[in-house]
Amino acid sequence: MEQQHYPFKIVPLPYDYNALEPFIDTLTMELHHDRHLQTYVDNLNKALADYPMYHGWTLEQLIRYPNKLPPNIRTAVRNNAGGVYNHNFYFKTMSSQKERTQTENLKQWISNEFGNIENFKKEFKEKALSVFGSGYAWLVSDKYGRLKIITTANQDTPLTLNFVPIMVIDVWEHAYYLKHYNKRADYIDDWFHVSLIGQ
Ligand code: MN3
Repeated sequence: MEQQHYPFKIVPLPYDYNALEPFIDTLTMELHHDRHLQTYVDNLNKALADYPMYHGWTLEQLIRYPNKLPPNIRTAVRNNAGGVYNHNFYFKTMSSQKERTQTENLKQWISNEFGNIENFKKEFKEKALSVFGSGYAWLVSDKYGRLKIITTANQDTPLTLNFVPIMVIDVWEHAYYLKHYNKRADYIDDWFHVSLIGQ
């Protein structure tokens, strides 16, 4: 996935659409992956179509070096490359309990940095609730291995902030509206179950 370049193709979900039930419903996963993500992929390809000099660039390069892109496609690439990157990361780091690989090291790291897992969840939830409008809350590491919780607006990514992303929650309404309606807090509580630190 990381080495993909133009024309970008949608990365398949690494589990079934219903794998995250009952926390995230099947229809939301179908629409979110097959339609929302597909649209970002299509629009990214459209933005790059007339610029063969960028057809060898990876998603990360397109995101990290916006100033090297022609000004007239900069916004489209920022929004759509970001949309592809963020969704790939979101889908990749969720899983059912059954499929989750060993994350004890991550839990230990989080406990060391935030006191314990419950403190972390409280802080993460507050941050995710604080996103006004559309965006994401991320657990990231800085270059010294210190963990931080940050938010990004729209389809901005932590890459341009020089953080290494660890996990992310999409808090755009399309991520939860069908099941949780306008109750983002309930969605966040459910999302923890399918996140890397889910029980
Ligand atoms: Mn989304």
